[in-house]
Amino acid sequence: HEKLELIRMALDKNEFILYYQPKVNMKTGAIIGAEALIRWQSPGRGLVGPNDFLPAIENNVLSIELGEWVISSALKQIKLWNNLGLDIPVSVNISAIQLQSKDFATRLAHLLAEFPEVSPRSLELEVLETSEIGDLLQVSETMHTCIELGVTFALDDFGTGYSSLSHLRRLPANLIKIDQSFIRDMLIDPNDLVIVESVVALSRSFKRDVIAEGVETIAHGTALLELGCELAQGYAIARPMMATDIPDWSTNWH
Ligand code: G
Ligand code: G
Ligand code: NA
Repeated sequence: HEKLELIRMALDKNEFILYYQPKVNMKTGAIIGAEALIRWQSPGRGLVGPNDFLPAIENNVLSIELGEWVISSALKQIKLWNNLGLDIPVSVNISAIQLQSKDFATRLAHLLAEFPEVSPRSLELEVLETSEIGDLLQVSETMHTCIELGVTFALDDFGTGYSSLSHLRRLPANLIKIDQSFIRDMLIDPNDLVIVESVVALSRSFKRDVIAEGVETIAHGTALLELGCELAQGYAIARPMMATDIPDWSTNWH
């Protein structure tokens, strides 16, 4: 309860901030987007990561409010970058709970309407499998409604969730994000390499794009390219950074 109150106050005082981590095509060198990652700039505790405050609000309406703040801030950021002549799609994380909340698509439509100059194509929603998706049919319908608004979806942390394969089959996400736990050891653990290979093949069969997360070394990048996985995100490319650092980074990184 105390923590809920703290987070409520932080939201009211505008203490949350989005960092952005670039996602690139390793083959072409293009920056294909940036993932928005929330942090709390706490006057007392410094920069606090999402794992230290999101779990506390997971089942509270506050998570819905904060989720809307994230989408709205991301749209504002896309607009700012557009004004600088940069077209950088932004992906935001949404929990399965958020996606299953009442009127999600309607509220998304309202947020998009507040930024008429921003193309909904520039917004991607990464669905986190942190909780079980109860009704796949209902979620799939919600996603289709959002897709009609112009946004796209990614399946986040793919392979670690409760039912990744049914999600791949039943949910209209056009991007699969291979979980970083499989990438981390793929060069030393043959089992992880087989999983990465299989997810790449699976994505191709289902005609979805695939991106590797947690790419920490050049060797990982090279191996992924050999497997046919061109899209990547990770410390080897860039750490999450402040929005103001993205324009310079995107023109100078390669
Ligand atoms: O940025 P960092 O490594 O600390 O993120 C840790 C976890 O928090 C990641 O799994 C990420 O998906 C999640 N996360 C980051 N930002 C958001 C957000 O805005 N909303 C939600 N629901 N999860 C987020
Ligand atoms: O679960 P999700 O995919 O949203 O996770 C994103 C989180 O992973 C962020 O907190 C980000 O800071 C972290 N992250 C991004 N790139 C790397 C990486 O190369 N290595 C590690 N260990 N963490 C990463
Ligand atoms: Na994510």
